[in-house]
Amino acid sequence: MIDLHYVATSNGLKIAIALEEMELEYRAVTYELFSGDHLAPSFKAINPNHKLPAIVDLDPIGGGPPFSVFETGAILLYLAEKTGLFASSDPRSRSTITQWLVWQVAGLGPMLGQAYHFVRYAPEGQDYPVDRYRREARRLLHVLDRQLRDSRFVAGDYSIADMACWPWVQNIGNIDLSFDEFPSTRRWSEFIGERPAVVRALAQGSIPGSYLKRRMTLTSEQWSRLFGNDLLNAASQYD
Ligand SMILES: N[C@@H](CCC(=O)N[C@@H](CS)C(=O)NCC(=O)O)C(=O)O
Repeated sequence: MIDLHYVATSNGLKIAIALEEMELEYRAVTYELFSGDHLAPSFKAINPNHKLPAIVDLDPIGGGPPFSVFETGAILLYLAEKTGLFASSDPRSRSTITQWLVWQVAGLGPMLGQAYHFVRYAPEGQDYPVDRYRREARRLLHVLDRQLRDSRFVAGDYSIADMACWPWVQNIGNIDLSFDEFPSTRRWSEFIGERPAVVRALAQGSIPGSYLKRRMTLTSEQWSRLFGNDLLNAASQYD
């Protein structure tokens, strides 16, 4: 049994999809970011970074007491190791998968995340950061689209690299980008979206509507929990 601490945002869905694809038994523990659930001191023991998702494996690799894993790239690698699935045992293929996984967690995710932030949350009229992150997101999406032009999946066979990338390309409309510009990504996205495990992951928790508005208006308390001093304080208060 695995406890999945999450909210069904793009990062959360990566892990829900992996758990469904790997047919692992899990229990979803859902959080509400706007209420600051992820800032609770008790969550620090599971994820010292106070971000979602994280897992607690009650029956970990190698035995022993329950084991917590945070950071989606690390969680996907852990689950692939646990099951022997979706990360290949061939060293070259495994490295290719790892490269695209790291590309997603270090590049596509953060750049799209910043683009979403400045388009949706920041005060309006800030052209420089909007242009900068939207252009970089667009560049990275072309890198993905070029890769998918000659390949059915992101890194050889269907893998944890696809599971990492897929949820992040679902909301590009929020930054006024369209699959019309990325036709191979559209084909891949539709194909993956029909996988039964992906349908199951989405059915059990699709992204809450409150997270999807084109322009977000937060109360000062909500803003502080997501981007401000509440988030800083959770990290700066050592126990
Ligand atoms: N690099 C982290 C990113 C996790 C992340 O940013 N999660 C968001 C939800 S998608 C979060 O917890 N946001 C809460 C906050 O920043 O206050 C990962 O890949 O796990």
